[in-house]
Amino acid sequence: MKTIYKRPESLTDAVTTYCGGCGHGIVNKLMAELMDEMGLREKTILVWPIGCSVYADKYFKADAICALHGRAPALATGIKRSLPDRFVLVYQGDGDMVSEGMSEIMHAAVRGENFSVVFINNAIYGMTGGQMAPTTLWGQETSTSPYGREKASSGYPVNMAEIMAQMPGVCYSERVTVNNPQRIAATKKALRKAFAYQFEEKGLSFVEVLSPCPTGWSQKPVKALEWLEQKMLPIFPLGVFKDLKEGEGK
Ligand SMILES: Cc1ncc(C[n+]2csc(CCOP(=O)(O)OP(=O)(O)O)c2C)c(N)n1
Ligand code: SF4
Repeated sequence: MKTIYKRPESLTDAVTTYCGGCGHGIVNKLMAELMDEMGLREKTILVWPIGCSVYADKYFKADAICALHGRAPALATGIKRSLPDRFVLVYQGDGDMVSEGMSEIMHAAVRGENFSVVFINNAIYGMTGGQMAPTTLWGQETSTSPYGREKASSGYPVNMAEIMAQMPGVCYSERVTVNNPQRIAATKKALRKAFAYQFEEKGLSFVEVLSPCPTGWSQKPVKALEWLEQKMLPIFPLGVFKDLKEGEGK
């Protein structure tokens, strides 16, 4: 019988702690598939955040370390500079990156660090109970904004992919999502490109993934996919915001 689908070799047998319908699991699987297909497993050092993906070091057959809140880009800087031949992959949520660690990601981009970053934007702090994040939409009800996020008191949702595209040290910035099979395939393509650029030493490559959080959003999984489409995409448009051509960059 022909095998048309199997568990990626780079994943362990561990059962994840992700909720049903969560985007983290989809993205983790894509990362593992690419580690298999690109022959990266032995080279990879994963730098995990604090958040719902905090236990992900158990899911991959690769070297991994967990960074303190928001500090993954700083930790990855030290790792990549001391082990430049390794494939260093930073993974962060929006609370971890944009709230707790905005300074770290910005300065890694300023320095043009040569690693890849996967940024999971679910518009909320998932792990800690659905609090408002810098990426929360106006009017979005969260456990700390029960009447919806207000512009007057809480400002604007932060568009990381566009911000990163403005940084000279960033070679690639794209926003993708995983709310249907076609977009999951496009997400894999974006991740493949971001991973490959690290070997061309072009600078920091960045992929923002809009990701459903049914639990934090208090929605059923299918409804969460629709909510992402209807509410998140107008504020966080999909697309490539920067893609340096061959020979450009560092
Ligand atoms: C200094 C500090 N601030 C805040 C927290 C609580 N905390 C843990 S994870 C987290 C953010 C999780 O949200 P996110 O990064 O969006 O990841 P998700 O869980 O949604 O994947 C927060 C605020 C903490 N433990 N320590
Ligand atoms: S709380 Fe949200 S982000 Fe966390 S595992 Fe559950 S669905 Fe995923």
